[in-house]
Parts: sequence; C-alpha cells; structure tokens
Amino acid sequence: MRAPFALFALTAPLMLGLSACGDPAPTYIDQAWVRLSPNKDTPSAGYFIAHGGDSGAQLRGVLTDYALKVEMHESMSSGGMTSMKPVESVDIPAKSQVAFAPGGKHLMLWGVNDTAISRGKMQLTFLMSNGDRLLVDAVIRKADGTDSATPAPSKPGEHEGH
Ligand SMILES: [Cu+2]
Repeated sequence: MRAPFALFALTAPLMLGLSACGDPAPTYIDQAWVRLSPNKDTPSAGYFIAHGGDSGAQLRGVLTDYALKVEMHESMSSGGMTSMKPVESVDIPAKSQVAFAPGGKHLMLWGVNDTAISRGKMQLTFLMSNGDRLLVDAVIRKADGTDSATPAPSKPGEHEGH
C-alpha cells in the first residue's frame, strides 16, 4: 500500500552542493521522525522519505548511536490481519520518492537512548548501495504526537540577544 503522501520536500538539510547548476541531483532523506513507544520494552517506529535523485539507489540499512538496534520493516495486511517482516534493502528509484510511513515501510528502533529523547532528536545514518552514508536528524515525538524534548528551564534574559 502506498501512503498517500502529498507532502513534498519542505526542507532538505543535507543537500549540500546541490546549488551548482548541472550537478546530478543526489539521493537524500528528509522528514525523518521517530514515534516513541509508550512502553520501553517495545520498539519505537521511525519514518522518513527517501528521494532517489537522478541516479537512484538502494537503502541497505540504518544505523544509530542512539538506540540499541534498528531494523527496516514492511507492514502488510491480508485477510484483515496486519503483520510485518524485516526487509534487507529498499529500492529508491531515480527521480522518485519512497515513503516510510505508518502502515507501510518503517524502522523499528529498540532501546532509544534517554539523552536523545530529552533532546527531542536523534541522528540516523542511512547506508546506501553506492557507499554513501546519509546523516539525518530525526525528530522524536511521543506516542501522543508531542515533541519528546524536555524544555530547558528558562532563565531570565535567556531569550534576549539572539
Ligand atoms: Cu516493524
């Protein structure tokens, strides 16, 4: 099932070097976020959009220092039952995008690090078939959809001088 995503690239923080005319458009990842499991014993889920750029690539895996383990999964439903299985690699065709979204492909993250949770984001490393490693910050949201970041206690005058 393809997620009916109408959200196009709002931001692409890692598109370094894209501005030069004539350079091939690279493969990149954006809109990465993690939905934190309400229960520490069950894995959290991660979502993002992979863009194939001009040449396309295969996503071979995802690493992070901020969780014990990460796997790529695919959910599928048949006969009213939903199940999921690990996937080894995902094709990101040229000039198209592949959404990892609720109900479809997703990441499973075990043991998300408390420091990352209170910071509200975690860096993910996407391993591509061409050898590229794409570093992307994923926003961490609690199961109720709110930001997981613990607000820093505000000090007088903190908001001045920016
Ligand atoms: Cu899963």
